[in-house]
Amino acid sequence: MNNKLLLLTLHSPLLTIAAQAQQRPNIVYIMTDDHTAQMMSCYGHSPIETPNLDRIAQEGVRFTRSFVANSLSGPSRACMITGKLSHKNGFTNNEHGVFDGSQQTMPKLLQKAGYQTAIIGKWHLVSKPTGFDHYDMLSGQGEYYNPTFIHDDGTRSVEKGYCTDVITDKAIQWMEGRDREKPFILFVHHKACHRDWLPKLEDMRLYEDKTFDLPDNFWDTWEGRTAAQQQEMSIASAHDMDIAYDNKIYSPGDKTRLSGNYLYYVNRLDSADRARYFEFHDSLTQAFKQNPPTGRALTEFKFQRYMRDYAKVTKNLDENVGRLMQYLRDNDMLANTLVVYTSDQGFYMGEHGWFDKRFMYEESLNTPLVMRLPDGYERRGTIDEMVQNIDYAPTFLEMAGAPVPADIQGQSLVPLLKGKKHRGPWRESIYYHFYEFPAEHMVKRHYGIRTARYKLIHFYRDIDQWELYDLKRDPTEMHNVYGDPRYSKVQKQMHRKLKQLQEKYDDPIEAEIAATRDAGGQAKSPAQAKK
Ligand code: SGN
Ligand code: CA
Repeated sequence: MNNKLLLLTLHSPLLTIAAQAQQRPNIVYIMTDDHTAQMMSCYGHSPIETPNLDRIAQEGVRFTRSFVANSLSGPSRACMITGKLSHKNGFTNNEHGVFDGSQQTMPKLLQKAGYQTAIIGKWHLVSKPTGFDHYDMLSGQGEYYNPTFIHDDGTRSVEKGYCTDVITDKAIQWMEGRDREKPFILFVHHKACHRDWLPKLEDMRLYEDKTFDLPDNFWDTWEGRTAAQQQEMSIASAHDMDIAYDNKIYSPGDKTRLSGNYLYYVNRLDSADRARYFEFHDSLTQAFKQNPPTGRALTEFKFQRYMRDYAKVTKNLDENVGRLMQYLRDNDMLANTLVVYTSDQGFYMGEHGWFDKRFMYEESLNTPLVMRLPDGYERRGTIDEMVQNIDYAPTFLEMAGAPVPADIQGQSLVPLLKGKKHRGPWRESIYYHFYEFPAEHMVKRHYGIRTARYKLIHFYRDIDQWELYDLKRDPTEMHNVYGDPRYSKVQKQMHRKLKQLQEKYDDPIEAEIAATRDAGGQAKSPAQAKK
């Protein structure tokens, strides 16, 4: 563009808007629930193929060190839309959290910068979404079959179909009807692959012949890790992983086993589909009853059922992501759209004997992150720098040409996406803090720091235990080396770095813990601690 034309463009509001609409990329942000990198083939070692998710990575970038700040749905979502850690955005846990929707959020800032903003699917922040021109959300955790949606006009309706299909349909429909003069950000938030992993009926028989390998540390007995010993997310435990609710093995007609949530979710099917559902699951139950496994064999049986159901739900998710990508391709939108695929956290697929998340251990601290980049962002392949979900807000704002407010704690990933390789300094550690205790799965409160090689964790509240891992020597975190004289130097350094991070991010937790101790460092009685 010559200078005269540039001047003309800058002075003509109409031209400016049209030019900006083309220049500023659209953002399609796809986030699943509990989808973990171990079940995504581009991360290697996945027992199932996810070709559509992999294609995003092949055509774009794949982050190998992508972490959450608090491994739980609501808190993770709050970090993502504010760019701030839980103690700053105020949403620390699912059980008691209500998101303060009056605070600054990335969708609001993008809206102010001229973006259309829409969210479809799981919201899970309890208060009404703010900063969106359009929302169509699941109620709470949402339902797999014929899910209820809460629309932005305040009405609700049951939408016929399988949740992941319906959310994808709605996302495409919204893009079809959007204002084409403006750039947009669309948040597509799936329920898949959340518990209790109810598959689309057409996919019920998938993976039934497949035997999944047990992770090497499946029979972990959690020595040296007190918090791990006291969790309630073990596949072996009849209480934690319920064979009726989670594994769908029940006595047909037995109302006590087939009750509560499970019945509520399955009963959403219409009667013909329900009959199809039970035809298949009755046969599994009958086979189980003919030769019921016990002891370790029962645990392995539960593991296989868990893996199969999770795989079925994930396969359908992958296909739906493919469908959404095809829409962008068919409509020539890819050159000007950033596509992000991630999850609200990782998940255990039998590692340490577990399902669920919450812990700062690798499987649930990690979250998949792949992106297909718009024109002008040359980076391709893997990115090994440490990134966190508080980084998305500043990234999207910078890409949209909007200012990044100083109180945002994440850092923009744009330097990693521009150019063939990133040169120069990057963050050397990330901070984590989990609060939801006592609660379902009973994972104790903890915070910690992870560097490229080490991880230091402090479990607190009803316990005071430190854990230190050498991720190079012990990538599956089986050996807590805290207090091991061979690591005393590392331990000291990690404590120092943790303190620095807590100061940088202004997390008041150390002072709060200190207030619960007396001068001698002993825990005060609850009554004393309150004073
Ligand atoms: C539900 C699940 C839990 C899960 C939480 C949080 N139980 O309560 O297993 O940890 O959600 O998940 S269930 O019986 O309702 O399936 S989160 O991803 O939303 O944080
Ligand atoms: Ca989740």
